[in-house]
Amino acid sequence: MSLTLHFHPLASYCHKVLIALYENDAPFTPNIVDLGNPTKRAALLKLWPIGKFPVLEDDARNQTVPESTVIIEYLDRYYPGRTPFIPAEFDRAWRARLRDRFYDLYVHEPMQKIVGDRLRPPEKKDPHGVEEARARLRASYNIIDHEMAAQTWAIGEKFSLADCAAAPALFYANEVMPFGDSHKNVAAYFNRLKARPSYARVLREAEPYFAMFPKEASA
Ligand SMILES: N[C@@H](CCC(=O)N[C@@H](CS)C(=O)NCC(=O)O)C(=O)O
Repeated sequence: MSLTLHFHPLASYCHKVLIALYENDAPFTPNIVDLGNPTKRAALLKLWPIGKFPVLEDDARNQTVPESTVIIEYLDRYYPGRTPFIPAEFDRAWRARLRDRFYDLYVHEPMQKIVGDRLRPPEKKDPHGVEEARARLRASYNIIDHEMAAQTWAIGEKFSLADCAAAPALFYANEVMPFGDSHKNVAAYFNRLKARPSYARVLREAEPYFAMFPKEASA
């Protein structure tokens, strides 16, 4: 088996790549990286000095590929299957890439800001940054709610890279700022994502780790 994925089952950007691997039943060796383990952390840093996961290693092509979006593009090109992630037609391809950027930068990133703040010591909290992140999430929910009134997946009727990005971003965003009744189309889209077998499997495998997710401190 030539592919190894270095990841953690709780990590949202790792979910994004796992969805792509499971969509096409791509065979790979999973390597769970516990960043609290100095040896495991050092091994990840050796592969990708930025120290973030997921990272894909491909022995057959002698390549190390970091960054979830790039990993999915790589899988799409070299390990294609029944679900293409980047549409062949350019006008749909740029829309898939744009929506991927949208979910990473305007849903995933503010969600990470809110979660990250929960992990800070009391004297290092950033309430202003968290308020900005909440405002960004609210604006993104409004955009998604409008879009999803008329389509099944992020760029239309076919699943793509953008849906791989959307699923984990929305999962954790809903944990920190629930969609609520005002964003019913976002909730319906997220339910479709959860029913997708690839993502249902990711969530099932993450289940034993969810207790590690930082809860909001009670006032
Ligand atoms: N832009 C990166 C983001 C990856 C990322 O933020 N990974 C998180 C887990 S979801 C991580 O490695 N966190 C550990 C750390 O920052 O030390 C991607 O798309 O892969």
